[in-house]
Amino acid sequence: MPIKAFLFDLDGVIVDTAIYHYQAWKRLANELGFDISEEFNEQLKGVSRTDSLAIILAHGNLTLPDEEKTRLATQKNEWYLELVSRMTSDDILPGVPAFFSQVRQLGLLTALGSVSKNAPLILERIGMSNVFDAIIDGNKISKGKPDPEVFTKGAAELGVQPAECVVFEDAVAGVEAGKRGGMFVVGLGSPDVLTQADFVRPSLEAFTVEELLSQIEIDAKAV
Ligand code: B16
Ligand code: MG
Repeated sequence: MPIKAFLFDLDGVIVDTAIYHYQAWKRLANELGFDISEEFNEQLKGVSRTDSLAIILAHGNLTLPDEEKTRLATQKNEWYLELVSRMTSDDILPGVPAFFSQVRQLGLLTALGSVSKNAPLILERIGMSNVFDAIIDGNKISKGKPDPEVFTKGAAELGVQPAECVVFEDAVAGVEAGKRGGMFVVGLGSPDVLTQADFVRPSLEAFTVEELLSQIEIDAKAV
């Protein structure tokens, strides 16, 4: 099936908010009396706020009542919002504008597939609110990554089949979501971390859309 649509994760693909999520979670863990490392943070990428908090509390061997968990998640989000409120279009990751102009020239459809409830705010801050043909964010889904819902909803909103989509992801949970959704997945980061991805490059700067489409065709013929 020819590729018709590209579905982009937000945090770590379009902008580097992953670092702000990490800083806010680390601050919260420190206040609770323990620390989280950058390596530990890999498992939080692409995972919803509530699920991330559960992973962090388990790491610190803490069991807390629901009201306290809600308070902590709200506190983390306030710190995160302080950090992202200063973002501008300068925070768009290198290679994104050039990649999108190639995508547009080839007439491919685009969707955002982010589990972040703050995605609309971030898109607005970086001036990309009107770039995507469809936006699926944390306010529109009931299951976070690695469940494929965020991407299958994106494909449905664009009116295309999963096999006609390519997902761009920086997170282990996001790569798994794209694969479970039946899509070709481009991992942006390290091949040692994103082991389930079909094609891995350090960033969108490292390849052209045409190179990617030819690789997908080669892979399809090899099956
Ligand atoms: P929020 P993505 C994800 O966004 C982040 O990678 C993850 O670290 C975060 O916990 C999640 O959004 C929820 O974000 O607290 O803003 O609703 O990678 O799917 O764009
Ligand atoms: Mg991400």
